[in-house]
Amino acid sequence: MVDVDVVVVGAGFAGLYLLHRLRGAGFSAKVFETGDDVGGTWYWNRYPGARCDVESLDYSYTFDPAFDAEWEWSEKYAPQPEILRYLQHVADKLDLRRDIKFSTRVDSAVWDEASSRWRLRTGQGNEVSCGYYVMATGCLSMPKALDIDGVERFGGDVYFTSKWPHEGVDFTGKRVGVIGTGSSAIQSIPIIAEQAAALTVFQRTPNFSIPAYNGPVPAGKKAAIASRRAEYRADARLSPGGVPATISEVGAMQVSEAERIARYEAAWQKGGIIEFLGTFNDLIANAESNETLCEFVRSKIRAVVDDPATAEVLCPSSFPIGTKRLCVDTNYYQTYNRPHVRLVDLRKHPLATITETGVDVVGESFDFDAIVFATGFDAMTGAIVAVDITGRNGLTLKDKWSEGPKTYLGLTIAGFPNLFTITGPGSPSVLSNMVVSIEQHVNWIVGCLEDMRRDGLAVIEPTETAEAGWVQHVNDFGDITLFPRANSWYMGANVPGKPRVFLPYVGGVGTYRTICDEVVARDYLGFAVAGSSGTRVNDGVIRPVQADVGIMLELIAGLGLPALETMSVDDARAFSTSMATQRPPGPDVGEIVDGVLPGAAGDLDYRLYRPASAGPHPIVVYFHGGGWVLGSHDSDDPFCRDLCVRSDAMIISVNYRHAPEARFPAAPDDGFAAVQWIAANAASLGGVPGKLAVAGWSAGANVAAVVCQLARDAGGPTITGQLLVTPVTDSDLSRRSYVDNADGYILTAPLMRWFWDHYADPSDRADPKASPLRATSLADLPPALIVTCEFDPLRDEGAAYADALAAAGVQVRHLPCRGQIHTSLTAVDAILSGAAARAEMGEALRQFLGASVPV
Ligand code: N01
Repeated sequence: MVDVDVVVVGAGFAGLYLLHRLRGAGFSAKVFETGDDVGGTWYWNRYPGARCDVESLDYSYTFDPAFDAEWEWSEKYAPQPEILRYLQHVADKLDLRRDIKFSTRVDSAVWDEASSRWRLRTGQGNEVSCGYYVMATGCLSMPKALDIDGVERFGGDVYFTSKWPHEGVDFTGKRVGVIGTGSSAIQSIPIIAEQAAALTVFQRTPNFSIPAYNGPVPAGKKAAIASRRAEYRADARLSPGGVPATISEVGAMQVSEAERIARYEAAWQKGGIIEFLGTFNDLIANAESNETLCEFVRSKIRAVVDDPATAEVLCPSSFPIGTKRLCVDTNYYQTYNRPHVRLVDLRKHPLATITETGVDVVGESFDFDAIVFATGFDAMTGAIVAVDITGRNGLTLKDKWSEGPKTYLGLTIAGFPNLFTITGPGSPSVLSNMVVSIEQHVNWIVGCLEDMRRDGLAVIEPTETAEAGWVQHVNDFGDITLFPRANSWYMGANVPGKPRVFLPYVGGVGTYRTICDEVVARDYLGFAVAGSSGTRVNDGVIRPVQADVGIMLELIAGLGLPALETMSVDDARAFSTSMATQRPPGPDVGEIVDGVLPGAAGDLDYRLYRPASAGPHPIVVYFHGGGWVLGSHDSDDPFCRDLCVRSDAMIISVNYRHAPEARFPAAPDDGFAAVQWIAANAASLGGVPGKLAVAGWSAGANVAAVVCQLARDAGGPTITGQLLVTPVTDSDLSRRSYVDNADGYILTAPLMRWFWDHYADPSDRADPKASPLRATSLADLPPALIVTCEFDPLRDEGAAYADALAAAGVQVRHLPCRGQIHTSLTAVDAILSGAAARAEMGEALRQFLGASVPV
């Protein structure tokens, strides 16, 4: 029986580097590989035209500069045989083969609780014992099981791009059918067409492809890497895609159409997937922006393909560009201009069966000498669950992942101690330069094993909490992109019966690396460890905030801004006004009118947002946020526009006097005066008399809540609903949410204290006009939607107000927003994860204003 510290499955880019690192760190290791040589993906995928779609200078090992110096890539995108030779060279140079068992499949792996070791069995019946077990099996290595009838009947030759004969195939003079139009097909079709007498391509879904412009290695790039290699590789490691690339800082709709097309054209002429999709910063998140790029590529297809009908069939329309792997080709579309090449649209003529002599589609039969299946892979999970892996308590990985893969960091799995996956689901993997991601994973794993050894530990396993938190984070990131809209292998949608789950981590290589490093720095947060030195559980979630909120917080932290509460009031106001100029403007509304209305002690500015629909409209009187100190009638402009569009109501954002110049109770007195005036003048403002709700955010929500109480006590005006977004409802700053979120989420406990100190004397703070939660009665108040955010000091007082309203018999709904912070819900078009809550706010306003109330 083989008995080693670490078993690695797979001898591709990942397995080879891991073996090298393990040896260097003094661990005994054995690699098992099904093929009879190294290479992994590059061993199996030998179809004509196979190349990588990341430039070879980037798609190479970076751990040893010597490989850069001694290996010359012949082309920008080196062909498969050359990449395979490169890996063979690395294996030879590092003398790796002696620890690799080729032609050997690992069939099963069982965690042995008693010995805290994995017991593996190979297809040859060998038994293996190891302390740690690493699946380095690749993301696109398990071909999708063929879901087309009749292949066994076919009398001609059958080929799969993913298992191409080593001796190659000569199609000269043959009638060939190719099924599939993914990357593999798009690369091989032009070359097969050069040989075949007749080529028929069966396309179910057209794909977007951009020109490779393959050729000699770009001299400039080579020189750039040579002259600043360390910086170049460091840039790659911290970049979104694992390749240094320029990503625009503007959205596609922020420039004129002419400029947009000009930028697309320049990117098209330059090539490169990452840069092409980075022509604007919102192409993968904004459907309208994305469609402009789709249409640009369609125009290119139409320009190249002579037959307009064929061109239309080749134009993708069923998914946003980039949400399926963008293909890179050499003469793919041009191939359809050749007289012996024909495209069959399987959407119009579904594939019926493979016959003895060829392929039947509905309405037509085709005879072939050979059929090529380029039908894809059971991606990311297929190769891992192909091994029968059983963890703690008899749980199999197949069962655990039956509703989609669950991992912590894409590296480890709860219930499966000492098991690691390289570029597993939940890691950037296929959305990145794989070599950079592989090196990062290998380094993390080896670092972890070294730390374990140093600390006298032998078992490591993620906690359920950490894993669930990571799965949530991966999904949250996916959900703010357009990826879920495609039936892609990223979503598991290409394999019948596979759960529809977004598999990779779309947060980017640099962000992901930072997270993995942070897990280690925080003493392996999210892991339970055990060994001779004892047992320890460091439970927790590494990224509990929403993905886009996290990005915003990182950006702000990177700016090193001073805390507001350390500034003078004037400086704080100037600062928040200048910050507001940088935000997205929010949606268009029908009309915006600025005006003045009488307040409790003088005129107040207001801004009226009128919907584009025909009026008159119900009215929402809105009070801005800013801690009673900052802000104005136009400071929440994007949010007011958004509320206007979503509710189809007129939003009137009213200013109120600010502290410290006008302290408590100036703000609610102005708020109440404004509501009285607007109610009395509803018709002349273009509103519907009697249909009036109030809304507010933060201190503005405090004003709105107080105004509802004042209106109730004064016997009018009638307010039909109150939308309170992260409201201040109480001056008690000792609640749990104040403690948990005291710092780090923009609205901090010290800042809130600063606001209160400017606003109200301590003796006034318990007054219900300052702390509406303390009103003697909350009965008979308007229906309410109270929105709270998980990482907000004000969370618990908002929840308390919702509870108190409900106890008083008021119709109230509490909407707690997971992973959001005090300022994120109002960040329209910047925090996309807040859109669902904003939709609920709009819907609540519609409901509040739906009922007709007599004036
Ligand atoms: O596989 P795919 P691939 N009847 O899944 C069709 C990487 N890669 O091997 O879309 C009819 O993309 C299927 O149609 P549909 C790269 O990441 C990289 O080409 O399901 N058709 C689709 O057209 C890539 O994304 C490189 O409607 C059927 C095709 O088969 C990934 O590997 C090169 C069918 C499968 O396309 C996979 O690419 C090659 C059926 N029953 C691969 N079943 C480079 O680096 C499937 N199809 C350049």
